[in-house]
Amino acid sequence: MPGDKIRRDANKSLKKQPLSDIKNINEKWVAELSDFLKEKNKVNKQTVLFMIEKMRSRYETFKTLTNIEIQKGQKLNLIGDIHGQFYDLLKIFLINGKPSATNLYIFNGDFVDRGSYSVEVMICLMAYNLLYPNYVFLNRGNHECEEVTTLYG
Ligand SMILES: [Mn+2]
Repeated sequence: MPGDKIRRDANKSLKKQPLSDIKNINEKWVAELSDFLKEKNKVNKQTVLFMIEKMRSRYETFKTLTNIEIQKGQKLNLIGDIHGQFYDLLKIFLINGKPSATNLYIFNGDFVDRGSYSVEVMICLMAYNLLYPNYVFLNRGNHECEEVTTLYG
């Protein structure tokens, strides 16, 4: 019955927990963020701006080319073209394991466009990059610019 469905939906929304305030980006918060995004919640503007500012100050110091040395016992996952498929990203983490000191990831560009969840992908990747700057690497793809996003976003 439609009434039951509405009631169920209302109960479901009551159960939604707000995302904890971002103070520092730790493993617990990133896991919480990932679940929050998975449930199709919107992250507030202050949180996203906080992350963008942190990313900007880090990336401004980067050279064009980064060398990565893989140590014994570390696994490297090289992932390309997520293209706004947030649920595929979660599946990749499920199959290959979440990023960690022994489970490194290079995301080789094209995080956005084509799929429906470009913002969610970007927020999640930024969070992991800020959490593990030495284990999660983001290379900019040709879609990470205003002109291409305007066309394909
Ligand atoms: Mn592509």
